[in-house]
Amino acid sequence: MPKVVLLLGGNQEKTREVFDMSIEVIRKEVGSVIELSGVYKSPPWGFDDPNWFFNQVLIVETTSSPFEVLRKTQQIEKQMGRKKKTTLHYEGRLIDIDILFFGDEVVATSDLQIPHPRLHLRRFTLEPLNELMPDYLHPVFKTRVDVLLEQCPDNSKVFVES
Ligand code: PH2
Ligand code: MG
Ligand code: MG
Repeated sequence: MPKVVLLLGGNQEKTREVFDMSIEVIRKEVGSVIELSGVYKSPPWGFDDPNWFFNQVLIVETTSSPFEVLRKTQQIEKQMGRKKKTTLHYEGRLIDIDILFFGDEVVATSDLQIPHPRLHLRRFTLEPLNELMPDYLHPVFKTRVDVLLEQCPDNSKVFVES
């Protein structure tokens, strides 16, 4: 069965609780969650905000297509109370669910890009990913996740919380 790799992110007071509720809904609607990284904490990447982010990576077995997973994860973000963006820039958020990989598939449309186009630039994504799948080969760069982490230009601090 295809495996989809998801990244949860959020930087509000309720985010940790909302991660747990989202994982329950992902189990029901997307598929079995077969691996879960720890929860990592890091400063906001790409914008200023006093609230640091929580991030967690999940590996989920699914019978849905990449676009169905996108639709379902966007629905879960809404259901969990994520507000629509008010500016064009990054902003703080309660819950963001991003698709990092979908098996070895490559999707390049305006609505959906897989692998996630910025995953190799972000230590907050690579650290939890490296915990679960260090030897996985990025299907476009053909580079292992542990090597992407070594080569990552982002020097922000990323701490494992739990
Ligand atoms: N998500 C962003 C922008 N910046 N920074 C951290 N630390 N964690 C995130 O999940 C994050 C971010 C856009 O989705
Ligand atoms: Mg995101
Ligand atoms: Mg997103």
